[in-house]
Amino acid sequence: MPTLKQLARRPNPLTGGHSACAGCGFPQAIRLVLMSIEEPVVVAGATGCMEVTTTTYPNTAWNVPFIHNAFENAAATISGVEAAYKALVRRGKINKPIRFVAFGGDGGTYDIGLQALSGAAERGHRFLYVCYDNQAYMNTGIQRSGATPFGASTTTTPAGEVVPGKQQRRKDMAAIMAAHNIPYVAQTTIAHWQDLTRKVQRAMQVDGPAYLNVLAPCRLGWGTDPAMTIHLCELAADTCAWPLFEVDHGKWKVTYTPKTKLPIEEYLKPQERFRHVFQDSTGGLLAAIQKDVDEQWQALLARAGQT
Ligand SMILES: Cc1ncc(C[n+]2csc(CCOP(=O)(O)OP(=O)(O)O)c2C)c(N)n1
Ligand code: SF4
Repeated sequence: MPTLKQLARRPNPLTGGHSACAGCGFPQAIRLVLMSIEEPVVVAGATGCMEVTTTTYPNTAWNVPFIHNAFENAAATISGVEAAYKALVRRGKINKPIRFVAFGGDGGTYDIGLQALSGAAERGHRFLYVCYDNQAYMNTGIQRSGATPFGASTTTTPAGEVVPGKQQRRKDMAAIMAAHNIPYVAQTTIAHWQDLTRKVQRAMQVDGPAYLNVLAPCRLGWGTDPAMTIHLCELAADTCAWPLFEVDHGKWKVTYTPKTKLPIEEYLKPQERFRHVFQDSTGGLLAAIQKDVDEQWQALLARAGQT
């Protein structure tokens, strides 16, 4: 595995000067993922904050080949590129390894791009799909997505007298991908760079589709201090709200267990999208969120045989 120094010396795949907000999580996700791959890469990206802020025509922040496609079909696009590459290798026109990566936000992955991703996974293309998960449709104004956690306030699930934030659980996207029986599925955050780097390298070794869920906070949609982005990811893992794990050829494994599992309020308190949770004098909502997190953590430990 590369050291931090070695990583820092690798060419930067995404320049500064893009227009993502200060403290946005996805630029770090892109940099860490692509700097972990030694071969040349071709990237496809779904519509969303990532694409809008890094490809403002006639400029681009990408230092690697980047294909923008429609919101819903990053996985279809990259599987077409991978198929063309294989055909050219067969004809002897390319003789070097090239890797294929697709990035999408959670809206473009959990919801609108799910069919394209499912099809590409089922066809067995050799590519890595990375969801930079900021837990809502941020680019169009913070609407709830299938990735928005229970209790979070968004513009379509505004906490108020009618509902106390989103009433459904986050979709278990990693389990959905694992159910496709692809060689590798994992979940990590931008704060756990060693874990992320190792998982991307493992994804490059396997001969088939790989999927990575990366927690990438949105300072606007979460209502957080831009300086807290990385610490929020640590709190997400330490409270088990966002567990780190992998599914390698069907075998589930938790890759980070907090020394002390922190109460969920430590993660929620710095976030405006959960402000109403602390205005509820009964404490019922906080208890419900804690219960939900605990149940999902136990279910993950059971899947991994680590109870
Ligand atoms: C088929 C389709 N539906 C809706 C849109 C409008 N749209 C553009 S970006 C976006 C939100 C993207 O959300 P997400 O994928 O979570 O990425 P984020 O902006 O949060 O980074 C939407 C709804 C679109 N471009 N295409
Ligand atoms: S709105 Fe959120 S996801 Fe979009 S650039 Fe700003 S911090 Fe990043």
